[in-house]
Amino acid sequence: MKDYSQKIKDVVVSLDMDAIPLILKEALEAGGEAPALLDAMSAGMVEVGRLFEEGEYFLADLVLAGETMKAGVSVLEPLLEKQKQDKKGTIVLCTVKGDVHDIGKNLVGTMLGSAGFEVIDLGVDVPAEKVVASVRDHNARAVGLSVLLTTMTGAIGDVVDALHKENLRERVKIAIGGACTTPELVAQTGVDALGKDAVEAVRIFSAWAAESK
Ligand code: B1M
Repeated sequence: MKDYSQKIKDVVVSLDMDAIPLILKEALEAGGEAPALLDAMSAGMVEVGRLFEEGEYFLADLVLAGETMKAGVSVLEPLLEKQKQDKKGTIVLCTVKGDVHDIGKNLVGTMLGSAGFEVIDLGVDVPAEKVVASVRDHNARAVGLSVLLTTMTGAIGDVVDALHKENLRERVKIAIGGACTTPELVAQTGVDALGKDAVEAVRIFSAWAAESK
C-alpha cells in the first residue's frame, strides 16, 4: 500500500483531477482502506502548500489542488459513510469568518459522520452569530472550527465570546483545527481542544461524547 500512497500523493501534487479517481479505485481494489488513502491525499496537499510558499506554485494551482482533492474525496466518501453507527451527538462544524478553505473541514466532517456524529456543516466564512444560532437550533453540545489563515484566528475568539454572551458556553465544548492552529492559540482563545488532523478530531469529539453520557 506504501507504493499506492506515494502514487496518490504524486497525483495530488501534479494537480491531476482526472487521474485521482482512477488511482484511488485501483488502490481500493488492491485492498487499500479509505482513511489511509485520505491521508495520502492530505500529504499531497501539504506538499502543494510548500510549493506555493516557495513560489513554484501559484494561486491557480491551489484552486486546481482543491478540485483534485474534492474529486478524490467524492470517491472515498461513500466508503466512509458505510461505517456509520448510532448517532453519538450533534456537532456544529464550519470554517471561521473570513476563511474559505474547506477541504480539511470537509474531511473532518466526513470522518465525524462516519464515526457516528450528526454533523451540521455550516460551510465556510461563517460569522459567530450563525454558529450560535445553529448550536441553539440543533441543541448541539460541541462546535468544531477550522481555520487556515493566521489573519483570521481572531474569529475563533468571536465565536467563544458570542457563545458566552448567549449563556451557551458552559454546555458546549469547542475544538479547533487547521494548518495555522497551535496550542498557544487554544490558550489564547479559551477553546477546549486542538485537533491536528481528522483522526484526532474524531478522538476528541468521541471522548467528549463519552464524558457527557
Ligand atoms: Co490557501 N492558504 N489561501 N487556498 N491554501 C494556505 C492555508 C497557506 C498556508 C498557503 C501558504 O502560504 N503556504 C496560506 C495561509 C498562510 C497563513 O495565514 N498562515 C494560504 C493563503 C495565504 C491563501 C490566500 C490568502 C491566498 C491569496 O489570495 N493570496 C487565499 C485566502 C482565501 C480566504 O480564505 N479568504 C487562499 C485561497 C486558497 C484557495 C481557495 C485557492 C484554496 C482552497 C480551496 C478550498 O479549500 N476549497 C487554497 C489551498 C488549497 C491552500 C493549501 C495549499 C492547502 C489547504 C488544504 O486544503 N490542505 C494551503 C497550504 C497548506 O495548508 N499546506 C493554503 C489539505 C487539508 C486536508 O489540510 O485544511 O490543514 P487542512 O486540514 C487538516 C488538518 O489541519 C485538520 O484536519 C485536516 C485533515 O487532516 N483540520 C482540523 C482542519 N480543520 C480541522 C478542524 C478540527 C480538527 C482538525 O476540529 C474542528
